[in-house]
Amino acid sequence: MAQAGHARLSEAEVETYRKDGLVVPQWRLPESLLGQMREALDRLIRDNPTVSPDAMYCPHIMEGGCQGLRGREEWLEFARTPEILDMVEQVIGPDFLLWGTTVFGKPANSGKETPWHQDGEYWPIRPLATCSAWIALDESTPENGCLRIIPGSHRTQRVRHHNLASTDVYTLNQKLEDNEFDEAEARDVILEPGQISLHDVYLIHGSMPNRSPKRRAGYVLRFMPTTSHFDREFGAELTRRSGAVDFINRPLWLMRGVDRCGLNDFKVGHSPALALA
Ligand SMILES: O=C(O)CCC(=O)C(=O)O
Repeated sequence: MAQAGHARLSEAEVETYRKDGLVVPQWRLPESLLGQMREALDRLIRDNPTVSPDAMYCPHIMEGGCQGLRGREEWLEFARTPEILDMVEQVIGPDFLLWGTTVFGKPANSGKETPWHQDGEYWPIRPLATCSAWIALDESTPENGCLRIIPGSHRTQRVRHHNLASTDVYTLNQKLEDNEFDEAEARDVILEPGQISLHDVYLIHGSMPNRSPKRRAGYVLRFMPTTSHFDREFGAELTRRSGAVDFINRPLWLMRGVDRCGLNDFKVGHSPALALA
């Protein structure tokens, strides 16, 4: 049993992350924290009636985030959950920052498909590196559109060819070309509420629409090692090229250690009007 406030992936779990590109740790959120997150989600949806709950970007930024979403401090606090940081540290090292969060709130009956993709295709991080911690706020099953992955697809560390996709149909506007992977190899990531998964930036993944009567909400945290640079100039180019979310004013939070590459800017986006210091 892990000590309260600490968690460790077993050696076998670290090995699964390296081999498959995703691991579901034994550790799960305490009931009280899960309850707080679910209440925060109700507030987020209430505060943002014009934003689709399918993909709500950066609820941890108070105002001025992508989509003009009105966020709350509590989402940043959730991202600081020490046990999650401990496990992230085990897979990406002792120096890392939080650069993004998203709620994929996939509503009952109408939740959108997330196309097959690699996250790295539309992220301005060089060299490309990120560990995503996906927290199940509801149960996540094949019926309500759980995450699906192609195990081991991260190992070539190659960003494959994507095409533009319509956000009328999908949660994202980047869709992996069909001949870049074999869907027959797909595996479902089935989670109970409060379980989490950790996945690598090169992993091919997606999720089906939600045609069930049960919501499938997940809160995902994006952590990158500070040996990499969150390059805002490149981010501006990505935004121009693909209409992807705006990375120019995105605040960064150092979560552990120091800025190893010395290039990451921790001031941008932290003006009191825009974000929490
Ligand atoms: O929750 C989903 O359906 C998609 C999540 C995803 O693509 C991600 O976390 O990178």
